[in-house]
Amino acid sequence: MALRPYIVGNWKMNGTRSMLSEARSIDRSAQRLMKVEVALAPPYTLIHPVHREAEQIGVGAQDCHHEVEGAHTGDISATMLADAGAKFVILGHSERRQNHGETDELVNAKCHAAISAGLKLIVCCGEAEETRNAGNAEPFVIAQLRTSLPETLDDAAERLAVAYEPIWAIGTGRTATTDDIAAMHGAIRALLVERFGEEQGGAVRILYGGSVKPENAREILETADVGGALVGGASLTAESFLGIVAAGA
Ligand code: G2H
Repeated sequence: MALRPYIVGNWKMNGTRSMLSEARSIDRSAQRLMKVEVALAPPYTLIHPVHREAEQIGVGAQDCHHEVEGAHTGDISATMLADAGAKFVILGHSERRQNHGETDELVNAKCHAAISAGLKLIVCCGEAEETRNAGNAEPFVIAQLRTSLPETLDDAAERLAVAYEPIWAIGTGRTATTDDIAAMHGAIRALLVERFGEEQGGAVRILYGGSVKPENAREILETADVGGALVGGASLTAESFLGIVAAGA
């Protein structure tokens, strides 16, 4: 089972309604680039507006709460996201882990909430620079995923994607070497097969994230076991994001 490359724009805390025209352009062009599955994760406030514009692309969120409802001022549940038109949610992004103290256990609880709401998941992992320099990148990332990922998932290939984003490459203009990406994605693949079986775990898409741009996208997307990209800064304009999508087509 080989799924299409999955290119996901993570707008982070960027975007007001004036950016809907970018989403519209991305959606219209995605209709001509059907070899690639294209998605956008705008801020919460734009999920429903982008959903209403989108004919081709998937729309998702950048986080959700781990409970269905309750006294959690300012939080958003997975059920609410689905109600707004989201089809997937990014969980465990390093900016959530660093800025909001999210643990692997919490990310795991969020996975369960998202699955219950019928959302697909993009579960993020990635090491800090010191961890890589100490030679511990692989065991660190695999330990992160062992706890963060759901324990079972019958339709893992369709329902789950994993995004490997080395923290030192995020928004810095630096990217991991293709050898390092291939090695890490190979280790992640082994864990996915161990957990979800050869057929499902073997087909889960492993995205690379961290300063992906039109200039480096082709090389990254052609690397072994890279099933797509999670794109931050370069997803904010249709022109640069579509340059990355075209590289995957
Ligand atoms: C990594 C990535 C998107 P950027 O966070 O998730 O952002 O492409 O800006 O490094």
